[in-house]
Amino acid sequence: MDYRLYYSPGAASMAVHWMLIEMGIPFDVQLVDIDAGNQRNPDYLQLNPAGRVPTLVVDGAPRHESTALLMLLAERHPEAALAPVPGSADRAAWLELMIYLANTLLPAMRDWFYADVDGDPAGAAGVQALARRRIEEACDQLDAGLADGRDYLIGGKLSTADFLAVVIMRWTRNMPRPALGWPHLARYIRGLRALPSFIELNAREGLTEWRNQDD
Ligand SMILES: N[C@@H](CCC(=O)N[C@@H](CS)C(=O)NCC(=O)O)C(=O)O
Repeated sequence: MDYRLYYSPGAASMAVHWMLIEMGIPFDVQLVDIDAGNQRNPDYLQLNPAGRVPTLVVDGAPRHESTALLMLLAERHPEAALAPVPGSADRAAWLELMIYLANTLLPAMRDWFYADVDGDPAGAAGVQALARRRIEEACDQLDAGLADGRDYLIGGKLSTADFLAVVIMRWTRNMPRPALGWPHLARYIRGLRALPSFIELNAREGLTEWRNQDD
């Protein structure tokens, strides 16, 4: 199996990058500097016509959407056991959470960061206000789910949901209410950030913010 991840440090690609590192399988990476606008280079648009990261080239075919990529990798690498298998007790909760993160939280994050680019700048403040409400509601919901002291979101073990949730939580760090302000979420995040794969991920992406030693 052959993988090449097109990524930008700290972007949605980070969840996929984390999973690839955690699985310990061979893969290549290619930096797409979105601050420099390189996601709109013609060569990259051939791979990803929307001009977004991530793209994961899987056995020569470019594939998109971070959530779908996490689910695809879990399916292609059952030995890594990073998703409950079909028919198992935790499968429904996993599907529900993956879709919730993709369908509710990721679009709200997009709106928070890109309101003035994706839409009319004159309406950006209103879009951001609604996005912030949705993001904080999601933090409430995740925090409530973690109140029983669990270390992982689903099934008592690390799964794709944790990669995605923690990377999204990282994006709240400069928002008015960062995720670390929710008590159960904070304990959970610190546990996940202690994983060797997360530490390695930050090193490989050159990220020096939002690590356990930083707060
Ligand atoms: N739903 C997509 C969202 C991808 C996305 O919006 N990526 C951002 C970075 S986190 C991006 O490519 N931004 C550059 C741009 O839109 O120009 C996914 O989850 O993969």
